[in-house]
Amino acid sequence: MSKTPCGEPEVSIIVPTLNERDNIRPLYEGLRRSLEGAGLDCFEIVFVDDSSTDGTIEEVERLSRADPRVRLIVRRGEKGLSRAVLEGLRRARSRIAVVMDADLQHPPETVPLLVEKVAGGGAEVAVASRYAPGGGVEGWSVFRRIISRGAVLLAWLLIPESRKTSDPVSGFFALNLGRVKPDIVSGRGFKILLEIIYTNPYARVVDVPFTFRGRRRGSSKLGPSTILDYLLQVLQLSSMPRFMAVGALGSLVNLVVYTLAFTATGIHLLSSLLGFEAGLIHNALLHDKVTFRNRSLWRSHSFPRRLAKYHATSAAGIAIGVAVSTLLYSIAGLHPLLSQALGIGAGFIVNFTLASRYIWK
Ligand SMILES: Nc1nc2c(ncn2[C@@H]2O[C@H](COP(=O)(O)OP(=O)(O)O)[C@@H](O)[C@H]2O)c(=O)[nH]1
Ligand SMILES: [Mg+2]
Repeated sequence: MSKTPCGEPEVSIIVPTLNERDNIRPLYEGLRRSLEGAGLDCFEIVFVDDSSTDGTIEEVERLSRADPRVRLIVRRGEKGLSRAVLEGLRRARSRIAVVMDADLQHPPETVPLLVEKVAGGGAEVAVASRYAPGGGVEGWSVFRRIISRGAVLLAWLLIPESRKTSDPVSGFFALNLGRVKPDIVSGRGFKILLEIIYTNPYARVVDVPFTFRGRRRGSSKLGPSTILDYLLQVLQLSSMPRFMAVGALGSLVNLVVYTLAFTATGIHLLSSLLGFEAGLIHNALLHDKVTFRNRSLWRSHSFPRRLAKYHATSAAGIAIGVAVSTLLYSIAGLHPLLSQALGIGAGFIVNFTLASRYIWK
């Protein structure tokens, strides 16, 4: 049964494919049933294929001749799941997009639920989650479950934005493209949802539980190297290593300025303060550029305003740091540079505790 083409589709389903010939038709049938059943007749299914060699392309072309709601994008000479999905999202004709696998591990029946969440305006991202109450996985070994859970925990630990969903590594999700700008910043990885949540830190995210099914046809493209790739992706997205590096460099700036000032004036309290102030300005500049590069709202404030905020949030740490440094030098009689270094350590602990309690929450 062929359908009349719609004007603008109400939803674009983006399906990355690599050698999935036998899954194409069952997926299409499933999606059609599910979407039409929900009153979503005007959809498009955009297959983004990376030059499959098993007849997937021909199969999609056949479908697309019979139903103009089916589109095919073939990427030549390029491979990579995240970039394929990104390409599909860029070419989507609807504002509402759903990304899902071709292999029916992502059940088509869940698609209308995802669409409803983002089309209703209550959220910009709806994640089909294996780990939300009511969700699950079918037929996984204990080993696979542990790996998957570990991946989620690692993301939660290192990328605070990912804590908005119970399944940040899901490959099944819906987006409101009017509000969310999909982007890849790590340049790697299979987990594009993680990158989307990271690059849109102000997006509202909701979960929809689903059961991840076993694969019945074709084979998985993801092997052991995926794990390493994932680790590198998370490390590249995480602000923690960058936060630490900037902090270490800031401490060095602090010590250098302190030494110069102390040599020139011989006044410890003044030199200590100058050291901390220089470290703060250094950190503010670098955190803006390096650590919080995805926080566009923060960066839309003027620099003086951001600097004032940095002062406000670091005031306690600086006060303690200068006090510790001064006490160690003038009362305990420690070496001036060592006093300042220990002061920096004390200030860091105070700031870190406050920050993890109030800012990163
Ligand atoms: N376009 C494109 N699709 C891919 C690529 N790698 C995997 N896929 C598709 O992405 C989806 C998920 O891959 P799959 O092998 O099922 O991963 P698994 O579910 O983690 O085992 C499937 O629809 C694959 O056909 C790729 O490099 N390019
Ligand atoms: Mg799969």
